[in-house]
Amino acid sequence: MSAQIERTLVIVKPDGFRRGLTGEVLRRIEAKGYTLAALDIRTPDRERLEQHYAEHVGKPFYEPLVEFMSSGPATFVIVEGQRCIEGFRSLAGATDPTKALPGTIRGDLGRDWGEKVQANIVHGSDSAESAEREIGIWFSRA
Ligand code: IDP
Ligand code: MG
Repeated sequence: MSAQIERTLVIVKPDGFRRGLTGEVLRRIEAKGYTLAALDIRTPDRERLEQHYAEHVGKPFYEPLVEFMSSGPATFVIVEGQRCIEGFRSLAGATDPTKALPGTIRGDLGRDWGEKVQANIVHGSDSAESAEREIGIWFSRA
């Protein structure tokens, strides 16, 4: 792996999975030129969600977030590519799908479904440190 190639953790969240948008999200990642390095479909368990979302403990949306994320299958993806951490965040768009710009995953495909939590289709790591930490949580053998 060249020094410039990064890895990021993408999750197609349960709302995206239920709506059949997994393929559309993967299509956009591949069309951008990033590589899919690992894929796993599973219902996230509470224990690992608590590790994954540790930074949000105590916020009003924390409990609804963990409940929503454990509500059904999600697709976990390790994505590789040059500057893919920042690049996937650009593809995903702003956290609030109503504010996310058209052209982004959340802007094109998302809406404010949840009352207490933004069901915004995708997760993407926000830094190299987060990416390695999150990949370690969900892909312990990757
Ligand atoms: P991000 O996914 O864009 O990085 P974070 O601030 O890390 O956003 O929040 C994690 C997730 O928690 C979001 O993707 C969204 O599902 C939910 N969330 C964040 N902020 C809010 C909020 O103010 N209200 C409801 N849900 C939120
Ligand atoms: Mg985040």
